[in-house]
Parts: sequence; C-alpha cells; structure tokens
Amino acid sequence: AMSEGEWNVVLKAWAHVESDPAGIGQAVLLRLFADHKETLSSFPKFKNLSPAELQSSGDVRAHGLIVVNKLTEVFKKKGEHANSLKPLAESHSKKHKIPIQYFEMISDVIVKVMAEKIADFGADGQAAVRKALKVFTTDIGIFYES
Ligand code: MNH
Repeated sequence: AMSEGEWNVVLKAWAHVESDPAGIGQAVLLRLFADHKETLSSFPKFKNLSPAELQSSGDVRAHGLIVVNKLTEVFKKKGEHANSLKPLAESHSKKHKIPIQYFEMISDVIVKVMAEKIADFGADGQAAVRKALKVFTTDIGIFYES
C-alpha cells in the first residue's frame, strides 16, 4: 500500500498531466501503439488506421483524454478506489477483452511519457507514480479474477 506522503508526491507530478490531459493522453496511446503493436488490435476504432492516421486522429486524442481523466479520478482517491476500478475492470475484462499485461505496458509508457514531458519529474516522483500504477493494475487484476 501507499502512504499519504507517496500519494501526495503522485498528485503533485500528476498536476502536470492535468494541465494538458488530452495532449499527454494522446502521446501515451500513440507510444503504446508504437512500442507494443499488439495492443492496437484491442481497439476496434483504431486497429485499421495507419500510423499516420493514428497520429492525426481526433478520436485517439479523445480516448487519451478519457484514459487520463479516469486516472486522475482514481489517483485522487489515494487508494480508496475500488468503486472506480470495479466497473473499469469489468468492461476491460469482459467487454474489451484486454489482457491484464496490457495494463503493465501502458503503465510503463505513462511513466516514460511523463519523464519526457515534465521538467521536474525526478526519481522520487517517478518511483511514486510507478508504484501508484502498480497498485492500480494489481487492484484491477483482482477484479478481473472475481
Ligand atoms: Mn481503456 C475504454 C480507461 C487501459 C482498451 N478505457 C475505456 C474507458 C475508460 C478507460 C474510462 C471508457 C469506459 C469503459 O469502457 O470502461 N483504460 C482506461 C485506463 C487505463 C486503460 C484508466 C489504464 C491506465 N484500455 C487500457 C488498455 C487497453 C484499453 C491497456 C488496451 C490495450 N479501453 C480500451 C478499449 C476501450 C476502452 C478497447 C473501448 C474504446 C471504444 O471503443 O470507445
């Protein structure tokens, strides 16, 4: 579990993401599709787009915003997030059929993109965000199995 202090470090770094949620969300999805091509097949809306079409797609940007906004909601709960994660786990396991490993991949990508976009995202900030995303993924995984 995460301490109050660790959550506060996460929220401080995440405030940079909240200042450009669509831009960062878009960058995260584009990086996910570039670095882990298999993840693209999970998106009926995107799987037939070329790399150039993905880059300029307003739909990709809109979905990036949805992803970031959900993480913002979850992180602000500082671990008391079961009510947010249960429906998310249910849709991703049963409807979208997303392997839980893909959540580990997007977590790595989120930290990478944040490190590139945020000037003062130091080792402690990175470690806290990495840990928060691990808690998030682990707790989703629990609902996947139940
Ligand atoms: Mn995901 C839809 C949040 C990771 C594939 N995702 C949604 C929705 C939210 C969301 C919110 C809309 C409501 C719903 O369907 O439940 N998703 C997230 C978050 C993460 C995430 C916060 C992790 C961070 N999602 C992933 C990963 C994949 C994925 C990883 C696949 C590689 N998500 C989807 C697909 C949809 C979706 C597919 C449905 C998109 C659509 O057709 O509109």
